[in-house]
Amino acid sequence: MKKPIFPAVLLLSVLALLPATTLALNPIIQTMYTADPAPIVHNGTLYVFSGHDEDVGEKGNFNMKNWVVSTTTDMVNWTQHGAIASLRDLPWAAKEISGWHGFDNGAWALQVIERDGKWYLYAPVQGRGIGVLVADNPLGPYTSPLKKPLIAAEHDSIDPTVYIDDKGQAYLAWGNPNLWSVKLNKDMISYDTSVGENGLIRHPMTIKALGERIPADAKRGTSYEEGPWLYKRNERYYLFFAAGPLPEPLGYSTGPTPQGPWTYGGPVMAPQSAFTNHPGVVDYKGKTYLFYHNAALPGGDGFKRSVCVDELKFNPDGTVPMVQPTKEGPAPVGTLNPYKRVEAETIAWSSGVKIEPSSAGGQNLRDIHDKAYIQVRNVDFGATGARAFMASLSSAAKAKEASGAKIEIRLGKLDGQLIGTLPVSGTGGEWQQQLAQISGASGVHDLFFLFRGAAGEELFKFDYWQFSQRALPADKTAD
Ligand code: FUB
Repeated sequence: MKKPIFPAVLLLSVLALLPATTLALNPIIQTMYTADPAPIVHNGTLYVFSGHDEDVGEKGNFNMKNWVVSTTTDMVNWTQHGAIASLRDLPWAAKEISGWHGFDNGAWALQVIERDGKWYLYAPVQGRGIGVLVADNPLGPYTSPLKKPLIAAEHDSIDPTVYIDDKGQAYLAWGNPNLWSVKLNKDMISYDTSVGENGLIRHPMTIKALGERIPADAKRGTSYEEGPWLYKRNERYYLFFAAGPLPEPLGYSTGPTPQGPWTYGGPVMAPQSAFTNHPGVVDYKGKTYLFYHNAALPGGDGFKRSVCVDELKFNPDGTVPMVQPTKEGPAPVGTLNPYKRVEAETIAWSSGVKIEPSSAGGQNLRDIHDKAYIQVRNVDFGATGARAFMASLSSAAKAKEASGAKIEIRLGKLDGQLIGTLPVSGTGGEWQQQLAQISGASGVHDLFFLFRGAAGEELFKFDYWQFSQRALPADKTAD
């Protein structure tokens, strides 16, 4: 895309300024800026890989160093797994190229796919080509099987989308301003070079295939801009894409194969608050979802974007009606069981918290200050209800001494029914399970953890939590 000049926007602790009673659940991640969503379903879990716009960086430019992933099983609560790969995993990307940014920037739009138990992550490094990383697990670690880009820089090489058809043939498509594709070999890290230009197919950029650009642009003959996404439904292939001119609407074309020939179908989403957008379409639990990004989080702009999701419906003839973005996001497709360990970074909405890799493994919440909170949706306490609560916390205060901080546990809304309070004890920086009595929690509710303590202080870190239907023994009651 062409780079517009945007005014600098300050990002401080603006997430904490969100209205306390908000129920808006788009964008789906509030602890960081995310962009270029790439959803995939595996073993009943929906993974959304994405880029990550840094809070702080060069003004008027993308600042992207790594790729992150979040998962859900209910479409409303997202478990954040943090960064799963970074530019440093692509050794060839470390090469300085005149006119481009150093090797610590340029982690643009990726897509990840699973084949025969291995995970393949395709990602461009701005100006340096498209690379591939491989892992045994969706959360990594990812390593580079190649010492060079899979697709060299000179082929408009950004924004890869990958698709494996019913016969096991894999395809990779990408490009800005042109649309290209290759047939990947079974190893997923090389491609069939017997066709096209040494294996590369340059797709015809015609108005019939990719829509008319209005107003016309001498350099770009069609509405196609970037961000292709391959998807199949009822024997028809769909190519969703970010269209132009900027700010980008989303559009789509259809065709009989993953390499077309494409026929333009129309627009799918009007331009949003960021000057880019990027589609990711996936079927999950009987519905189809469109992931996209905007600039809706506080402090957001074209370089501080946020991934959102809404349901995408099809007309009976397979054409795609416009998707209206919502603040509420899709309806839940499951409930959350509070009687099993739940990671604190499993969140429907949050205000004023961040995540970090935990010394106990996985991620934990950090930056918890007075009045910060997290909301978890559709929590099923059952008919019997909860009697006790446990949270794994780490507080810098001296072990066993009161830290002065507490967690208020409430139902329905931030100032809703108080079902328990956990006064946080110091742990001397270690992780420790702390307990609270609970009363009045039965049935299905949204759950709020409201963090209270001295103003301006980082109160504690929060790793995971779990409710119990058994009451605490008398000597363990904390409140
Ligand atoms: O995120 C960086 C670039 O912006 C992506 O590669 C494009 O798709 C656009 O979203």
